[in-house]
Formats: sequence, structure tokens, C-alpha cells
Amino acid sequence: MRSNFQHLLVRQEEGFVILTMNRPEVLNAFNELMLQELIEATDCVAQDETIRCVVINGAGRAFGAGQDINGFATMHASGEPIKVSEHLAKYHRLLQLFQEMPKPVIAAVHGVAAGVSCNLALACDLRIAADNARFVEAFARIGLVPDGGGAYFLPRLVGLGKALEMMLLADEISGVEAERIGLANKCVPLDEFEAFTIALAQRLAKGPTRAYGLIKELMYRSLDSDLSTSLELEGEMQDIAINTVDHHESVQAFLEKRRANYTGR
Ligand code: LHQ
Repeated sequence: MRSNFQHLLVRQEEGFVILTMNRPEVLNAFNELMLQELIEATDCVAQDETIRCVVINGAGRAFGAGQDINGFATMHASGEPIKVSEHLAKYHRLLQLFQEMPKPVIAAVHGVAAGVSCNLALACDLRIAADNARFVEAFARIGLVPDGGGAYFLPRLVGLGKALEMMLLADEISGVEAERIGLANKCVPLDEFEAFTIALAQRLAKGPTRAYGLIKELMYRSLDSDLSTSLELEGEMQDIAINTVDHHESVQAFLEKRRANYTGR
């Protein structure tokens, strides 16, 4: 993967990658280029089998402030009706890449995560919040509806009642509160946040990656399935998992009373 992006930092570690949205002067608000670069990099890491975990975070004092509002003013200046659905399709591609890549994706959220940036974090598999995190579904503040998959993901994480409250009132939810309501998996003090995130990525990168990919597929497809469809899928997935190298290694390690050494195959 190339690393000469303008608005994206790529940090390659052993087995995992950290993709950092990098427009700190506007709290990493998305312009067209940053969105394109994040899609390109996400696509690359999704396909690279040596990368077994991905972390998405933001440079400077925030995770991200949503779409760059300066671009809205330019769009409205023409006076013509605007259509944004084509533009939104780019965010949709990104969040579908997060969901479909057969490896864990972690959103590491410090500072503000607003609008579509907040919703992209919701589309990741796990969310780690620093204790200065501020999740805000900012859309209603500017007379818009949630996009970036928020209407799909948020009620599934926190329930419809809390999701509607967050969407309608557009108040900030702290990292501590996010952990309490299940929006974040864990809230950690800011000075421990980076080390915690890296330790988690290292742990996942050393895990049974094929099983993780199958777990994602089973869980996400089951969300919208009836019981019998989910149970059928479970059988299909387990037929694959039970034949993986890592499963065999797990059984061997158990018998030999040692830790398993997973290769991700
Ligand atoms: C920003 C932004 C920003 C530009 C802070 N843009 N500069 C919708 C429709 C169609 C197509 C696609 O997508 C979408 C999706 C969306 O995401 S819509 C929602 C867009 N985002 C927002 O409405 C959030 C706007 N920002 C804010 O409400 C506040 O800035 C938050 C709550 C994020 C942070 O507040 P503070 O911590 O007090 O920071 P700040 O307001 O002082 O911002 C720091 C700088 O960042 C500031 O620039 P300056 O030059 O004054 O230092 C802001 O203008 C800039 N900034 N968000 N989205």
C-alpha cells in the first residue's frame, strides 16, 4: 500500500495497521480527498492477508467532526437543489469495507466524534473510547438526518430509545457514558488510551484471524435473519472453522498444555 497520502497517516506494525485521519485543523472533518484516501487504504488493508487487525483513529485532538461544513456552503451557493446520495455512497462503501473485511476493525475514539465520523466508528467491530471522547450525532443540529449508517448501527448498539434520544437531541455522550450504554466497548483514561489500543490490536493480530472473519460474518448476517437462517449459517461457518489450521493448532496446544500459536490460517 502506498503511504504518501495527503490526509491519511498509515502506521504499519507487526500484523496490524493504524489508519489515522489527518486534517487536525478542522478536527479531521471529511473533505473529498480524505474520504477517497481512507477508502483506498481500507480497501488495501482488507485484501492484505498479512494485516490481521485494523485501527482507525484521528490526528490531533479529535477522532473526527463529520463532513466538512465549508463544502456545504459552496454547494448551497449555486442556489440549485442539491443531491448528496451519490456522495453518501462513498461513505457506504467505506462502512461496508469495515463490516465485510475478514479481520477485526477497531475505532479508537478520542475527543469529538461527530456526524458521519461518529457513525463510521459505529460501523467498526469494536470501539475504544478515551475518557475525553465526545460522541455526537450532530445531524439534527444542522437540520439533517443521520447518514453513514447511523440509523442502522446506533439502535443495534444502544437500543431504539437511546438512539432516538441521541439523534433528536444531538447532545454529546462522554466516553464514560458511551461505555455504560454499550456504545463503546471500553473507556480508558486518555494517558493510557494509545497503549491500550495498541495492546488490543496486537492481541487481535495474533488471534485466529479466519475464525474472526467467520465470527463477523455470522454475527452481522444473523442480525437481520430469523433463527433458522442463523442456525443454518452457524453450521456453514463452523464447517469452515473446524478445518482451519488455527483450530487444529488450538486443539494441539490444549492437549500439550501450551499457548496456541495462531498463524491466521
Ligand atoms: C469544522 C468542522 C466541520 C469544517 C469543526 N467542518 N470545520 C451530511 C450531508 C451530506 C453529505 C455528507 O455527509 C453528511 C454528514 C455529516 O457529517 S453532517 C455533520 C457535520 N458535522 C457537524 O455538524 C459538526 C460541526 N462541528 C461542531 O459542531 C463542533 O466543531 C464540534 C462539536 C465537532 C467540536 O466542537 P469544539 O470542540 O468546540 O471545536 P470547534 O468547534 O472550536 O472546532 C475546531 C475547529 O474545527 C474550528 O475551526 P477554527 O478555524 O475556528 O479553529 C471549526 O470550525 C472546525 N470544524 N467541525 N464539520
